[in-house]
Amino acid sequence: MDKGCCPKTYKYTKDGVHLTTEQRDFFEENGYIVIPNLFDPAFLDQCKQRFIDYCDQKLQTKGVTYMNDTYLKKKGYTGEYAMNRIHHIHFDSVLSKYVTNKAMLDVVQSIIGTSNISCCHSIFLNKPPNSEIDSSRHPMHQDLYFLPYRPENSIVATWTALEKVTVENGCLFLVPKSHKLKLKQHEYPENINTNSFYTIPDFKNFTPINILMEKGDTVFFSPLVLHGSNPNLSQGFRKSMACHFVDSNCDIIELTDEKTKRDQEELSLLWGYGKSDYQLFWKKKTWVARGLPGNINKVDSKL
Ligand SMILES: O=C(O)CCC(=O)C(=O)O
Repeated sequence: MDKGCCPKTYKYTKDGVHLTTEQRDFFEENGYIVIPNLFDPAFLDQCKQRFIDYCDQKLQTKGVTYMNDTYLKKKGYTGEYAMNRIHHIHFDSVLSKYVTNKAMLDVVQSIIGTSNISCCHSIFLNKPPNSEIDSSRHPMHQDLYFLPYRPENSIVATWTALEKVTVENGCLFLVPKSHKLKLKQHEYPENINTNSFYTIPDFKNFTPINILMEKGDTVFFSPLVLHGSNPNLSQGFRKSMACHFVDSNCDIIELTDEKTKRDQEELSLLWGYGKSDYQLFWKKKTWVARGLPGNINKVDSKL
């Protein structure tokens, strides 16, 4: 007897409204997908200029926080030549348009499966030239290690190239299919000069691929995907913007690593979010990107 065809079951994406079946199948299988040409180049240039204005201290916004490349800073470099990243760009009136971009949120919605979407972390990433390898590279890690949200498939990361990214200027690398792994143990790498960059002890057992991208291309990936980035060995900059999106009604969990909790509580003070336990810190900096607020937004995130 013909039992008919079984419907496909999907675990890592929730609907195919904004992803083709091929794109959805690719994400299910590999844990990431690159969508080309998602952003208007003129908007990305405006964002680059905004970033430079922050680096040159022409702009200041409450909640937007800085992290220098320690090596370049010590060498006397300034401005965009010394800045590694600025965090929480969703509080800036121009850069927040990255986080609310319709085309990007449509894909996020197809992956996490809700139109109630919050941005829990957003970054402008800069790899200046002249850095040393151990402060310019980002070792292999899983973002879920830092994020107190569950279940893991209610989270997705985005990373958008602001210029052509190559192996030479420090593209992302990632391990396809690693979204099927569990969260791994992380530790401070011995030879990395950037505070807060963790890695996994057995990274040598995994073979990453380089994600080469054109300006405006965006990669979406699961928070369990093993990834990092190569050092910038070119004479130019490598700039990108990234965000973590979560279902506004997902759970906030107790992190198990005491050091990570302490680090996040220290950052809350350092970055002007006040004395908070790490869960409150996340609530304070989380921002509704689409739809209605949920249980993770119970504290008003507007500083
Ligand atoms: O853009 C990069 O250099 C890597 C970013 C990254 O992996 C992260 O912030 O988790």
